[in-house]
Amino acid sequence: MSTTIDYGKIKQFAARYPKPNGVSFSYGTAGFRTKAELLDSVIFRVGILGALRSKKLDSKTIGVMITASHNPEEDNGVKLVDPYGEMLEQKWEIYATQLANAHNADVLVNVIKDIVTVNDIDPTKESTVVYARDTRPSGVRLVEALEHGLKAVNANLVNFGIKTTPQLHYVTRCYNTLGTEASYGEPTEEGYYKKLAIAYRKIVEGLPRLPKIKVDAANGVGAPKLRELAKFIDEDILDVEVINDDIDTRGKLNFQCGADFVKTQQRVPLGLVLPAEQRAASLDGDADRIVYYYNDSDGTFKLLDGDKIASLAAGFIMELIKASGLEEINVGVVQTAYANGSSTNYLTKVLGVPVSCVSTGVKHLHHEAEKYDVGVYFEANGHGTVLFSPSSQARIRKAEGKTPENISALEKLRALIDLINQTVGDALSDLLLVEAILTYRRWTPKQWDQAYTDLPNRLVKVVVSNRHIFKTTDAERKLLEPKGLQEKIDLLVQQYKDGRSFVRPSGTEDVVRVYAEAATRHGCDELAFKVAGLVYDEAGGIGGRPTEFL
Ligand code: NG1
Ligand code: ZN
Repeated sequence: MSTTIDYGKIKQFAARYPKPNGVSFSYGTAGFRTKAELLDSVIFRVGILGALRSKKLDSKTIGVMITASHNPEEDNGVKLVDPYGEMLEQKWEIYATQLANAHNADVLVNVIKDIVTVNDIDPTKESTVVYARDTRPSGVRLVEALEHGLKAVNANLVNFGIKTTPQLHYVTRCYNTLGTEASYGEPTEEGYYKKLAIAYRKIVEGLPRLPKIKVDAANGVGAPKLRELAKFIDEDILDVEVINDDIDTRGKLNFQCGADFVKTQQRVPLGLVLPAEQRAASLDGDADRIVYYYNDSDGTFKLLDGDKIASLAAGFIMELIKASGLEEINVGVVQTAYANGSSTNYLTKVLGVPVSCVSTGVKHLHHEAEKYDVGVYFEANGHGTVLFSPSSQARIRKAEGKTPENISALEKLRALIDLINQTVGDALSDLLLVEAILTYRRWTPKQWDQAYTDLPNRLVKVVVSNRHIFKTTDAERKLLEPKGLQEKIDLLVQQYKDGRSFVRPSGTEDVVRVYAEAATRHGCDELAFKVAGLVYDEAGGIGGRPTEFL
């Protein structure tokens, strides 16, 4: 089969995937994400872009994931994954947007020709794309659109089937490192489970097992995949029950369950009975986010979100590094403006770890975390992981340790490097990370929770006629435009003890998000809705004014 680009063939295929009229697509923080019925042409074109990216990167394998994460079932989306499992390089996001918006086949071909010329791509190079989808019904049709895009440019297709998003990132890195010194693992689903299971055992072996954990899988792909993972881990070290595992009934995916629901509603998901002080966790629809929680003895719901996981992980890793004798390895934590103020305070003042704040979006967190020897990054919503730099990995692998304490800590650090998915936040890997630390510390969820008390916080959505007029600075903590709005927000914030509030346009929904926190629940709710009302009044609010509280 020829590997070169045949523009006539692209035009023929493209005729079957006309761009819907009147819609404009944008490759944002989560790739393309919208109603599934609008996505056929977009995904067809993403296939073409994936192949071009592979050609550009000397025939490395590129990943494509079809998912809309925690969004409702009728939505879908698509993301490209670079060779080492990272998010697509930012410059190429613009090409994705240009391709998606080309209004006919001729324009599409011209955009492709431009990408080839500008990037000096050799059209005759081979290209390979590995792809997967979550359990959404529309995924079947959209995978076909992707395959047509790949065939239109004579790419090699590797269908990885139904997978979690982090499994697709994992396999992409495995393919591109196979047989090298940086080999990331076996490029199979089984290879993924084995790697995690072996590492988990190394940390918890010989320690008393924790009581059973119930995991809400959002009725998504995490359900069958967590069950599969559990098969590789003996019951004497992990007792897990998967609930919300119905991936066959229409309308159930993410419906009143899953990590996003639990985080935003601050209550247990549908279908979960949770006795006091027992821990449970929720995954999101593509299993790249996880949050923990429990009910206190008086019935109060307590969330252990991404900030709590970051604090738990950073504390544990810092302790191991100290015990290993490799104190020169530095640890840092990366958060976004959505991190609870109490968590930042705990990390900096109690753990004494440097904390950086970056803009929302995994790529920003990931890149910042790479600046540390060990970079822990988590979004409050439960998406996150830990990156060990190549040099810190080499030092940990090489060190022999002088004392039994050194040796034991080094063994645990080596296991952590394998346990933690270093390509992207991974709910299954993060679940095992938290379970391993809690087992090691013999902690109940309440003991874990005692590190610090979250400031009451509230997230409100405001629908406006054009969210693109909102421009932010200072890692999205301040508004530059609309002019004058930030000063008015500041005046409101000053009226509340420990008050903090910021406004930013969402990258995944057509809304503006307002976040607020303050010393009291009443103060925080009042602040959130006053700021939301201000945004609505001064920046083109449409539909109902946010007045739930006032
Ligand atoms: P947007 O819609 O840009 O706020 C949301 C999350 C992000 C990130 C992306 C990608 C919040 C407040 N925002 O982004 O943290 O996870 O989705 O899925 O949780
Ligand atoms: Zn997700």
